[in-house]
Amino acid sequence: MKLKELAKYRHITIQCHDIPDADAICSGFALQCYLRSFGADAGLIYGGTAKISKPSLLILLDMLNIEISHAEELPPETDLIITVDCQRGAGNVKNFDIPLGAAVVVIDHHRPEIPENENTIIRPHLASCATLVWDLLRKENFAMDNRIQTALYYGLFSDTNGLSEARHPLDRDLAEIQHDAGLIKKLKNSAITPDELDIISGALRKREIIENIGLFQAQPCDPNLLGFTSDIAQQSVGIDCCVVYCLQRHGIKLSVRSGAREIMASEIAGHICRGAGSGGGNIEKAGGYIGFKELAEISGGTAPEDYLKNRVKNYLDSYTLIYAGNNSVNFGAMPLYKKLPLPAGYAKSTDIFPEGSKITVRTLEGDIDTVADKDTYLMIGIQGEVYPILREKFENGYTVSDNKYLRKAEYIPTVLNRVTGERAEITPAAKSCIPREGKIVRAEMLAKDTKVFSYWDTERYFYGGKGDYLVANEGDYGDCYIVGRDIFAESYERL
Ligand SMILES: [Mn+2]
Repeated sequence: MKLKELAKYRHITIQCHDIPDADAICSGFALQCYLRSFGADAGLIYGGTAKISKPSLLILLDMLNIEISHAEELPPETDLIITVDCQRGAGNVKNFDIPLGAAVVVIDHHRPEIPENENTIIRPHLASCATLVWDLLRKENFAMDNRIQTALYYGLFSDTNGLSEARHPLDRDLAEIQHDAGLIKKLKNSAITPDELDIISGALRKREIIENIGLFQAQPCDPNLLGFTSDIAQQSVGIDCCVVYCLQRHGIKLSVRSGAREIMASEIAGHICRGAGSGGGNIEKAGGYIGFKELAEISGGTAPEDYLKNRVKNYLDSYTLIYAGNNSVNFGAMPLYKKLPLPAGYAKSTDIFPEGSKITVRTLEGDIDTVADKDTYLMIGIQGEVYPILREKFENGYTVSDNKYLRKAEYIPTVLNRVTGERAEITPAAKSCIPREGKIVRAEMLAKDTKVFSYWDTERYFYGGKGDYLVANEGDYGDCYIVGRDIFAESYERL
């Protein structure tokens, strides 16, 4: 569904979930501005038992002039209702009686709780509903003024603990738009009520230390408090990583911090939530959510507290560490494979930005920092994954073709010039290339989750799950890495 199709309705009601948070309000507000630009009468409402009282939200409404009302029923002339940051039919949103013939649209970023159809836009991999609305508005070429941009920025900001738990590249793109920084600062410093200070101190006291990981339970609270709490807890000596969580109405919300190279916050958050929700962020800060319904399905009634404890223990037991060039893996005993000559893409970093520019390559898997340099090329793998490669290595391994690199992807990797702030897509500069015959590797399927610390990056690691492959180049076992199972099956052949 395209947003433009909604422009035909005249009496639109945009509904936030009950006890609306900044993301719901701000997403709804941006959508309201868009729909009003077509002359529609578009109201913003929420239901439920409580009115908005959080200090930062009251300031937000006042400063951005957002009109939102607490409603008992829908305006009778409503011909379209849109729920934002929630799904009509789910438990956290009042199920208003709908006027006969009115259409229902859902725009949300939580896990689907209702059957999806052509009138639902649900994108659970995005960290905020504001990201989704922003992307939709952008695709309609809607001119967003500073007020709308500030609102969307703040929606993302508050759903990601001050941006630190943004996961998708689109989240990171939104994090860089123009906004009223003064207002955001004010809102940031109006976040906690005295009662909430008690929640933080209570969570810090209610802890369990599992080896080097601290697990802290907070009373049900605003997700931001979890972030504040984990920022404090993380600084404690002996705790390399901390997980702070609280039980919400439909699930468990968690915030993760890590200060150890061996634990990426994004990865442990993903591990804890896998199968019952989703988690992610960056290497130091991450967040996640586990739905109670999904949890019940996979855990057979384990209490959430015990489930989290088990997941943390499981995480600690679950992986092997391999340091490139310094490990006891017997690569020589692994079967030999040949890499198939499937076309991939590459771009010279200096074709994107001038030599010497500090650049960040933004991909689905995360951001990679490097410098535009005649010896640095960017590879685009067969599944769209992007990584830097030394020119010499590239030239030894690939035959360049003159064809332009053409590929449709869920997210086209972008390159950011960190100094000028300029941004460029990688594909216009990309050409197609074919691996040379004869690249021979040793590989073995992983029986256990594994982290490989490569030559490339002294801070991050490759992470592979059971079923993925540990691969080393024949002739240089020090150059070892992980290849995902799907890519491996597609691009390697057993000798
Ligand atoms: Mn949200």
